Amino acid sequence: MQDKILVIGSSGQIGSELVAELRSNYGDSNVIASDIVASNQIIMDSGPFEILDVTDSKRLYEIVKKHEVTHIYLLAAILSANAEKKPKLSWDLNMQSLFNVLDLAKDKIIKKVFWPSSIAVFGPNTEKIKTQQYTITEPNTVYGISKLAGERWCEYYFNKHNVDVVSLRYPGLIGWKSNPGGGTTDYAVHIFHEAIKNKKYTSFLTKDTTLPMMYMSDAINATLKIMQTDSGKIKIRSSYNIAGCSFNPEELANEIQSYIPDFKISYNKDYRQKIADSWPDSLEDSLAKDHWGWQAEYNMRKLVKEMIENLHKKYNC
Ligand code: NAD
Ligand code: AKB
Repeated sequence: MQDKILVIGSSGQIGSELVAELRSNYGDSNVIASDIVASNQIIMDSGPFEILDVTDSKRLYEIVKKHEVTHIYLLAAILSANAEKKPKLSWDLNMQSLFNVLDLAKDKIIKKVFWPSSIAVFGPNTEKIKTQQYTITEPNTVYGISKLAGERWCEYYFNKHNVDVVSLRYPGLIGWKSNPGGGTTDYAVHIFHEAIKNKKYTSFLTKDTTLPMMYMSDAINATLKIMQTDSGKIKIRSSYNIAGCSFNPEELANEIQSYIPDFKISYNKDYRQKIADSWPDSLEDSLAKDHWGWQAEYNMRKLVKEMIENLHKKYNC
């Protein structure tokens, strides 16, 4: 029987790119997009779409039954910066959504689940450089606490209920097709739009704030690859470290200046600085490489080139 995929959170930064890639791999009609708000026109026009509040388990069940869904990619969440403003709402959404989906797999209504974790599971007591897979995880943000709890629940559902759930600790993701929503790494996307439109950008992180980052196509490839890997090869059922590249705002601005020489960056840190300061500089990801053949393709230089070229075309410069 043909696998049927439901993407929850299809209007977001990752969802809008993941749906397009899944539809080109599995066929438009086999990938159902869903979100609490409408998705972009390409997604709405290219295949099925359902309005869904994922905290509503009854509506989720109805959609799963209606489309005979076998696989769910759960992307709905409130990200780090917004979560600090609405802690209770964020905790409720980030956890309830996961339980609703894991329970469908526990009850054998669906076969497989993808759920993303984040570098936010680490905290100020974790080593900063080449942060290990197994290390101190003492997050001090609402978002990080929800991601760490989610990881523990994924592993629990696998061990206790044989639920086939896989997860990645995404770094900050950078893409040109969609805008980020309420994260701390968002500066590294906004900077490109402002550089091209206005030739200046004020960073809300200091110039030396190094964070793990990844080009969106690497993240999409990793997601598809771990979902397609034979279940027996997946040895970690909490979440895998995956690394792309690491840089700070000053290094990124310097690289952008090699394409836009009169681009100027200034700095005015805000509450997001504290969140960024609690996260690693770089990640160690050898277990993902060994277990299921993960390999990033984009370093900072290659990522900047792609971003600038594509955004130039998008803005018709
Ligand atoms: P996003 O904020 O861009 O998208 C989230 C989507 O979820 C939005 O379209 C929103 O409308 C939807 N949503 C919110 N509440 C909902 C509800 N009740 N029911 C259904 N949909 C709802 O986020 P993103 O950047 O696409 O991230 C997707 C996932 O990846 C999240 O779990 C996030 O924590 C994780 N992640 C993202 C990054 C990154 O850099 N973007 C890094 C690490 C982890
Ligand atoms: C955020 O900044 O909240 C996200 C993440 C790293 O999880 N981009």
